Amino acid sequence: MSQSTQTDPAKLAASRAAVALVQDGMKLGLGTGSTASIMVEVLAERVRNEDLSLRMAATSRATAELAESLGLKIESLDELGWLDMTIDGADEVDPDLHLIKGGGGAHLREKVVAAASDRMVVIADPGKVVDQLGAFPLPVEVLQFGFESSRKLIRRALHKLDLGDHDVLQRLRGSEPWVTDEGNFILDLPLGAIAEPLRLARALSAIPGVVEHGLFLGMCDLAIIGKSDGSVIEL
Ligand code: ABF
Repeated sequence: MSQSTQTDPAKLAASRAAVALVQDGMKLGLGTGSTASIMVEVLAERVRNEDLSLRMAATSRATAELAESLGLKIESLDELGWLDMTIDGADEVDPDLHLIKGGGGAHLREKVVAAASDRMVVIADPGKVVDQLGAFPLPVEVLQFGFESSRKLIRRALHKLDLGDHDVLQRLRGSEPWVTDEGNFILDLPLGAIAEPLRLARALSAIPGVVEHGLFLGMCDLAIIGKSDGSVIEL
């Protein structure tokens, strides 16, 4: 990989450490976001250099396009059935390896792919490591159908959980609503702190118009945190 000068050294270190876990013949899930994109570039270089035989599914159209532009063959998750390992980014990682994901707008497919994997490996820079989830606004993917009622139901659920009255902000791309690969909208919940992520996850999942939220609880098996000096720590 021709690391250009602007490649974040921490994200590159984490990407390299994760790609080192890849074994010939594996079925892999490829994550989304800037860290995952660096990982895809590192992986493509290793595949070329070692003539690895891998089968890969992507967590977003963006990742699929990047991977294919680098000569990697992307297949559908259904063609692969089950994966050995998914490598993906995150917005927050807490001490229990619970995550907030979705800043890249891909958390629905990311969660489906991670759930269909024997192992989920998260790669991140140190800024993603938190003591408690919630400083990053929690993304929630909702159907376009009934969007406003879903927003109202989410606010009501937050109030019921004593999480207070929060804006529930529709994510925009420029001046237009953000539309995900699945054709849904995204709401971002600036909660500040999430003391009971499991209760919140269950409450959000129970709302009919909610397709998926960005709380990944008990899904991450290993978090590789890259550092700017090129070293990594594993959580
Ligand atoms: C994706 O990568 C998203 O779920 C997550 O929000 C994002 C993190 O992005 P980056 O690596 O660019 O910080 O997996």
